[in-house]
Amino acid sequence: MKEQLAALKEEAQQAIAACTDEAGLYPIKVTYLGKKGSVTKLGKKMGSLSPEERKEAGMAINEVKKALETALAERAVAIENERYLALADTEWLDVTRPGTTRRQGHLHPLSRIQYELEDIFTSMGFIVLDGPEVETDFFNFEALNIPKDHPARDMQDTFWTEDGNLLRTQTSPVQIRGMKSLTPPFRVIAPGRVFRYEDVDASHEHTFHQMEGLMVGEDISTAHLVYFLRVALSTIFKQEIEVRLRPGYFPFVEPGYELDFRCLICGGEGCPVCKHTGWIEFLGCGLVHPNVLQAGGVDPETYSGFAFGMGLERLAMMRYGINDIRHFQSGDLRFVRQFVGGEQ
Ligand code: FA5
Repeated sequence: MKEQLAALKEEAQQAIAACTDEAGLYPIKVTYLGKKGSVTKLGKKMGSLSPEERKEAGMAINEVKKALETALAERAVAIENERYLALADTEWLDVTRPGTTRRQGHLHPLSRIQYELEDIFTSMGFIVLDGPEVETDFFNFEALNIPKDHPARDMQDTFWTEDGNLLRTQTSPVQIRGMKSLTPPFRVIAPGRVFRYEDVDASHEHTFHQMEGLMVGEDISTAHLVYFLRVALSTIFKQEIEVRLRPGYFPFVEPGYELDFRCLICGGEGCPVCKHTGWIEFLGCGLVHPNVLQAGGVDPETYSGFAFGMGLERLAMMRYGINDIRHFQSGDLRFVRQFVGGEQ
């Protein structure tokens, strides 16, 4: 029996060593160690042996069983390792290779300027209002002191819808909407897209962006207007900015002004950018006309206010040194990608 056991052990070990895939190990296990396996069968023959011999044979058989089970388990691990080593030859990863860079999205320069202005003005107590791009004649003109036959309508020709509404020509209608929904005193800004039937050139677009400002309260004067605009401009351009007012005509303010700031290119000496005047024309503004306060439901006897409307494209052009307004909406990614990353 001893010889038989040794022969079976030898035979099984050879079979295990020769096996090259995991699935092949199971039949070997069944052949030798299964219920009807040859080693198991040998154990069943022990009945004919003396108790002394049976004990000895039992121990020998258990040893062989254990040895074969260990050999099977070790072979399974070895086969798995061989498989991984073979895979490593064909499928491998160089973790030191540079990765694939993904281009990150970023803000359009106009959005940047808009958000910056929103931050500046909200830090000074203004709230941000929105208004519809398709407006009524009332909000865009009538309530702003521009009746139907007023010549000022010609300054802002626009696109009309068939039902008598229009694409707003300015953000000023939000002044009226703000006054109707808020109780004085209040400070609001209203950035947004506006439209004009305009000959497009390097500084004129048919679709552009403005930001309206409106402050209503008791004894609001031109001094307040100048203060807030000077602070906003100095923050945007990160340097002290000198401003000046010139008379300007807008039917919805009285007095009305054009606000200029000292040219940043030449420092006021005169250059092509400021058309040799030393000043950059920046925005229209003034003290809100009593008729407009009334149209917005605000009592002009008690309250006064200032308003301004700035062009965001023109401001962004100055800030980033952009020489043609048409770049903003050209869809040319080479333009937009120049504004990736932080401050410039
Ligand atoms: C207005 O639109 C007035 N609503 C501004 C205002 C508000 C005055 C409140 C008084 C009180 P104006 O038409 O000048 O004004 O336009 C204001 C700014 O928008 C201009 O200074 C300019 O920066 C910009 N702008 C005007 N037309 C164009 C255009 N076609 N393309 C690009 N920017 C323009």
